[in-house]
Amino acid sequence: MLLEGINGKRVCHHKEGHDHPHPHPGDGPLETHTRGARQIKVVRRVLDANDIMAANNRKLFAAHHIFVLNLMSSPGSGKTTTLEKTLAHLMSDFRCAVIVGDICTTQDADRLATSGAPVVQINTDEFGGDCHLAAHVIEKALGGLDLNAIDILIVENIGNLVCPAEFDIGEDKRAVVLSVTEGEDKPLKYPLMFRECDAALLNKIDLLPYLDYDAKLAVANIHQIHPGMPVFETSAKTEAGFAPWLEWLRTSAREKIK
Ligand SMILES: Nc1nc2c(ncn2[C@@H]2O[C@H](COP(=O)(O)OP(=O)(O)O)[C@@H](O)[C@H]2O)c(=O)[nH]1
Ligand SMILES: [Mg+2]
Repeated sequence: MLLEGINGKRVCHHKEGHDHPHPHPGDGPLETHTRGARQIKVVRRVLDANDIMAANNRKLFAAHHIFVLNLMSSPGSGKTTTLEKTLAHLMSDFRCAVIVGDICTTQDADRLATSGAPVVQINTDEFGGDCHLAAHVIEKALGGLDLNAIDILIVENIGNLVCPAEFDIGEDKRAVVLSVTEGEDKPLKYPLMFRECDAALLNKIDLLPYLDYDAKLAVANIHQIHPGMPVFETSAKTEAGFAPWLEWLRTSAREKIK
């Protein structure tokens, strides 16, 4: 199922990285970066409205005993590949479904549908390409799923290391994928994402022999931002390191749906 052009909120008030509301393409009257009190008020209302919708979603998920994972990362770090492999393991034990957000195309939905799980693709291009999935967008997408037939719902958020971390969608857990080709410094540069998540995957470790990459430093940087957060060193290509990741996911899901 494809939901196109859901008119989500196109104004993010970045807690970090910017000290002002950050309009996005197509915002019309809010196109300029102004610090006006009125604009900040509008943005506050947007985030408050999102929190209300997220709480509604959370109630709905609880009523149906659905565990929800919000999977986030920069574009290309391996969310879809990780999900393809993860679903292949989970489908025998859990009834899984996926909501996948992209600005354009249904390519990820097509890839994920081969798992046999129901998949809803959200495209946000018509309205300037929202950079995150907001709670009301998830609520709309749920209309395409049978909530009585789902144990685990995984949301692949839009590729972006900033905005998605600011929008609660009613999920139980959040995980971030950081690939080894992105640099060890990204947790320090984009701290909100790493602070807000419950687990991190350090993906593409199969490439380590070819890179000057210090995986220990990357993990230390993640822990500097979020002490004690589980970090799974994985390769979605070879499935190296997948067992502890799958165990974390299974345990988290069972806590919710028992
Ligand atoms: N070598 C390697 N490539 C990977 C791995 N995970 C993903 N990729 C590749 O990275 C690219 C982006 O992956 P994709 O899953 O689409 O990333 P997404 O944009 O985060 O969903 C694709 O070409 C994948 O085949 C991995 O663990 N190792
Ligand atoms: Mg993807």
